[in-house]
Amino acid sequence: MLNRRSFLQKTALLTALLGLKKSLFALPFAGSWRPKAGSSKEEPVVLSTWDFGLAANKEAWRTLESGGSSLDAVESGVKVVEADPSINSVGYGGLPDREGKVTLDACIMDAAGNCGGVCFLEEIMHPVSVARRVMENTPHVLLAGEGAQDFALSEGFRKQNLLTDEARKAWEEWKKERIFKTEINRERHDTIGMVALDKNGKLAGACTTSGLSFKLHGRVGDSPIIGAGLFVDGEVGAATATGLGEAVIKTAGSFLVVELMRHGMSPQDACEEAVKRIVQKQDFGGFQVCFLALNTEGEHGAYSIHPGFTYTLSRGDVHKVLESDSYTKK
Ligand code: SD4
Repeated sequence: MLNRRSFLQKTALLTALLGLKKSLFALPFAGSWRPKAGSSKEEPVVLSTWDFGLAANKEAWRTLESGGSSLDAVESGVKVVEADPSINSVGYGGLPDREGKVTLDACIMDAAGNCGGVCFLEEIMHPVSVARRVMENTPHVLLAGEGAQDFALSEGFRKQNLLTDEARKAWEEWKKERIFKTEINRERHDTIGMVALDKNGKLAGACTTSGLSFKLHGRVGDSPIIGAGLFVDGEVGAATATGLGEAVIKTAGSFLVVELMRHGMSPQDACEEAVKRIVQKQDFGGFQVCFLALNTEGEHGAYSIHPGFTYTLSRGDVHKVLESDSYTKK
């Protein structure tokens, strides 16, 4: 016979099991993210987009070796590409918009979730450093256009002409036909996005670009937008994107990659899932999107829609340019 005591025990057990089942079904993925135990010293990792990331990673590595944080490292790293006039998709030497203006987008984010960005910024060589000042010296996250430039000047940055002769000639050539088309991947060069993990286990990221060449004046892509071109969650991981910004913004791409890692995916699986979300909803034949991701364990992932996405990985003093797998394969 069921006495009152055993009835209560059985009811309590059943309630607990039902509750457990409900909470398991509430989880979006079977393996959910768990905070890391302890605070062991980490092996630093630097990960950046494209092969021009090699020089950038080496500079970031020097910063880490001289005691800098991951935030210092990503800023110093991407500045190398911003200042290189031979790279026509970032900073100085970037191809202009339809009006012949070089307009720059950049952002930066640390492990605590602090972040800053600038967009549609003209005549300032290092937008990533202005983005860092926005983060550290203002109560805001994103400054645009003239206001961003005024702020940069007030912080001691100087105005410089960023339109090189080569970029001006390319614009004059373009003006003859004025055809606007997004190209899958211009000369294999694009935005530089960089994420890094320092020896204290702290993540940071930065992203900087001159955006689409010959874009409409005023166009802003994904690169200065937190959650689109870059996202860092110090407890989980960091991600950055390169390629057609409009496609990345539509899926909050970098946030999506980090959130998928939070729910238990590896960095590689998270990048692949984020690319799948784009190809399921958008007509991806004519554009490229690529993601990079790094988690707090130092594991990385890389994936793109089309072949040809190179990225640079630095770990244990070795700097390697690799090519990601892609949705459409070779
Ligand atoms: C952007 N993702 O502004 C950046 C860079 C780019 O083709 O234009 N890539 O969309």
